[in-house]
Amino acid sequence: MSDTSIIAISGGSGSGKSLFTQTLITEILDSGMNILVLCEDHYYRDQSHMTMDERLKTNYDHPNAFEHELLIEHLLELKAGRSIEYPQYSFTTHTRLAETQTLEPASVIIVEGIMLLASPELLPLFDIKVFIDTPLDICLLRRITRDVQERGRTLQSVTEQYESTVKPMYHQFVAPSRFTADVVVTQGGKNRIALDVLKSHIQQALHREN
Ligand code: UZR
Ligand code: MG
Repeated sequence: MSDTSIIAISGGSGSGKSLFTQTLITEILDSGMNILVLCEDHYYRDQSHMTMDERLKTNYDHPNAFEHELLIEHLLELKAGRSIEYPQYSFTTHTRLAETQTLEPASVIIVEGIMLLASPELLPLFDIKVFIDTPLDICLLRRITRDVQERGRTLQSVTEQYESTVKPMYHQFVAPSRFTADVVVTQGGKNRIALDVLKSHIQQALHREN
C-alpha cells in the first residue's frame, strides 16, 4: 500500500473545511470508492490531568495544542497498510475519551484541520495541500452557530475565545499557512469547480490502485 494518497484540507475554524470534506467524500462514496477521513480535532492533546479552569485557559488555536506526533505516526502506519486506533476527543470536557476507533487503511486518505499546513513536520506527508480561504467574519458567524448548537457553548464564551485566541492565532499561524497550499479554495463547500477538480484527482488515484 505504498501508493497511498494523502490530501490535507486546512483553513480557519468555521471556514467550511468539514463541509467541503464531507461533500467530497459523499460524492466519492456514492461512486463506490474506498476512502478514509481523519480530523485533526481528534488529535487535540488529552488534558485529563488538568483542572477544568486550566483546561479553559488552554490555547486551542496553537499548533502545540495538537499531538501531531501521533497523527504522523498514524499516517505512516496507514501508509504501511496497518490499521490505527483513532483517538476520540470531547470538546465539552477537553479530554480524550478512553475508547478509540479502529480504522483500516485506504488508498486515499483525507485529513482536515486548522493547523495542518502550519506544521512544517506534517507537510512532507501530504500529496495535495488544500487551503479553504473564507473571510474571517463568515468563519465567525458559522462558528457561533456551531459552537452554541453542537459544542455546548454560550455566545459570551465564543466571543471571548474568538478575541483572545481564535483571531490572533488565525493571523499568526493559519493565514500564513495558505502559502504552503497547492490549491486555495474560495467559497468553501459551495465551490463546485474545486470539488470536481479534487474529485477527479482522487478518482484517478483510486483507479491507479486497481
Ligand atoms: P474546527 N476547541 C475548543 O473550543 N475546545 C477544545 O477543547 C478544543 C478545541 C476549538 C479551538 C479551535 N479553539 O478554534 C477549534 N478555540 O476548536 C478548531 N478557542 O476546530 O476547525 O473544527 O473549528
Ligand atoms: Mg470542522
